[in-house]
Amino acid sequence: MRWTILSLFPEMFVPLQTSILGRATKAGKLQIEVVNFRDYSTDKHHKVDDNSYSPGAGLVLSCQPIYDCLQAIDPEHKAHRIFMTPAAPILNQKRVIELAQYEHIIILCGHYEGVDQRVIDTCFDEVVSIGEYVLTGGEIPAMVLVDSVSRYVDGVINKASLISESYLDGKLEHPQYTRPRVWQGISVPEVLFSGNHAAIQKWKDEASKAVTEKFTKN
Ligand code: 6GU
Repeated sequence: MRWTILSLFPEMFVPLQTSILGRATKAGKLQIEVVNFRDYSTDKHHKVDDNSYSPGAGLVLSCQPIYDCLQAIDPEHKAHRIFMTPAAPILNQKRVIELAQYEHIIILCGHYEGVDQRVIDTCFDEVVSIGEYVLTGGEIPAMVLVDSVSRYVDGVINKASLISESYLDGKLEHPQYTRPRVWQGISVPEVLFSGNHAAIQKWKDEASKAVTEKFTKN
């Protein structure tokens, strides 16, 4: 799968080169490019923003650099294009799995007060937020999107990890334990040593249900 991230701060994306995503990139399973759309500004000072037409609202990213950057990268609009903004539907695991079907996703990271709505409406397919709080820019949200979706690309992680995990069918995962059997006087649940697969499964189901009820709204 190919990702192209449009950002004014390309130096922020080092995390995507490490650990599992770094390994998957070296193995050819992922391709992640970061493009600074300031390079496409036709302004003599490479300006990418201007005052908002809403009084007092600060700076807004202009259409021109973003549009020209998209024309250079994806002239026929073949990629799925996502704008990261808190004013959008919140990402969930169902949408994450669906997005893994695209061959190429372009992500625009917003900054300042926003982006001129005309380039969003005419050039982008989807808007995505990562939660009910405001961040300084779309870079960290873009990394959240790349990480969560790339896990579902073939060969990125072990398939078994995707089967029993939190949020599939709306349930959160049960707790995990490793050695030692007793740590600071606290024992691992006895049933996990029973060798009784049915009893262990029953414990996992009940523990998962308890975590879900404790942390899920409604
Ligand atoms: Cl996508 N961007 C920003 N700036 N803040 C956010 C967000 C996105 N999602 C949640 N908060």
